[in-house]
Amino acid sequence: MKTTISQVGKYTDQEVVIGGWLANKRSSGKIAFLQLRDGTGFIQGVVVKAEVGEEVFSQAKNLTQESSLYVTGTVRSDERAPSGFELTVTGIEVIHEAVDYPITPKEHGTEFLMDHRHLWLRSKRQHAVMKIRNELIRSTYEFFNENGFVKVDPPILTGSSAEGTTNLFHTKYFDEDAYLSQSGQLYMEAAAMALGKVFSFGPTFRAEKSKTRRHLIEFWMIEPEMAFMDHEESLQVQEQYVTHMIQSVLKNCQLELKALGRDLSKLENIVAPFPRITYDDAIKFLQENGHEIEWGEDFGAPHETAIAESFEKPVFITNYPAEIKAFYMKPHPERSEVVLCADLIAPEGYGEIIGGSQRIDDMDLLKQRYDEHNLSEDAYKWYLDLRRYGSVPHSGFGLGLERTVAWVCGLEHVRETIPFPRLLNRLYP
Ligand code: NSS
Repeated sequence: MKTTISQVGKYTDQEVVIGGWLANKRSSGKIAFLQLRDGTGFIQGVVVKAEVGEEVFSQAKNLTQESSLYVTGTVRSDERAPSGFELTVTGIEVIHEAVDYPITPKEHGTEFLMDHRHLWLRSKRQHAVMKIRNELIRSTYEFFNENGFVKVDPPILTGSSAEGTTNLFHTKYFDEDAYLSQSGQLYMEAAAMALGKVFSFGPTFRAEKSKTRRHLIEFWMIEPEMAFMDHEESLQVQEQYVTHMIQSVLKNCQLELKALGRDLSKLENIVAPFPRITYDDAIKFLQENGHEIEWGEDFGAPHETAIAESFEKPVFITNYPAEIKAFYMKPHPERSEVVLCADLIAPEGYGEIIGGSQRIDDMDLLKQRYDEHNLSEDAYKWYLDLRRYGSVPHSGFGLGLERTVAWVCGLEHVRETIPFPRLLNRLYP
């Protein structure tokens, strides 16, 4: 019976055929252990010379790393195996022999691994990260579909910018100037006025000139936008959504979390509601704890980490000064110098994973912001129309997928969170 590693549990004590690759191998004179992988998982194949005979045994002993194979064997349940199963090998057919695979079981430097990202993805650790990334995406669709949201795809090529002009990725659009999308938000606001509750999931681009472990040039964002929802209601959606994602990973990715050595107790805690702290209180807290920061300044990574360390769950920092936030955020009704917004900071120093706000719904105020931010009315004319024809209170947010993957997997750097990272100075492979 032809099957996959993830399905072997259905065939205990039966003979199966698995198409896979040799990840690693150990052998003595009498027995060989083959670490096999097939994309769905990893399993150990045991080849016993006394059982398979000289020919198959010597074939097994001479297999090279990453050769592709059809392996025939009997499925054995084995409590010591991470997946609970082992394969007693009876036959091997080599499909293609790999020679001198560059990534060996020894340690390699980061640059070397990044140059070989197309092969590095095959490793157990990267496999686990990609499976968890996939579960975050799957549970995202599940959450928004179950909660009445419609998936809408905003454009990638745009003539406007949502998040300021400093890190815009410029390109030509025939004779016009265009930019790769920094955020689909403005278009999602239009979609919310047509469909009520919407979400997008797509690539976004920021020409970030700084080299940090949290910034990618190309990253993927989930952007929900909701008509008739105020800031507080949006925070509730955010904490429910993050809870759903984390609990889904805990439920469906046990093997992967184990392969990464993730501390599960830290993730089990992640259940709504999440704590909230105002920007004002966060500044006071930082000042009391020896940080040199004044009201009106934005937080850097060390500030975010210091604040997050006081909490076991993600924490919302609310009501930032309007000055340091985007033009579209609605001012606080009692204090116009701050806006109805929040950043969600992940625990354990993984930084900001969500930025969100209630949007300005008043046309005159929005026009005033265009002037203050030097935005051309031409490029944003259509966005004013949303306030001209049936304007409603509405809110939304953007969750950065790669930062979330880094947090859930416990990764030092976002470069491992996406199949082919685009970083400052890296476009290869
Ligand atoms: O700039 S954000 O804070 N907010 C927006 O873009 C809003 N227009 C979203 C919205 O309301 N619809 O970015 C949102 C998130 C942020 O919290 C990070 O998690 C992530 O996007 N982000 C990044 N991830 C990786 N690399 C880079 N450079 C990056 N920039 C933002």
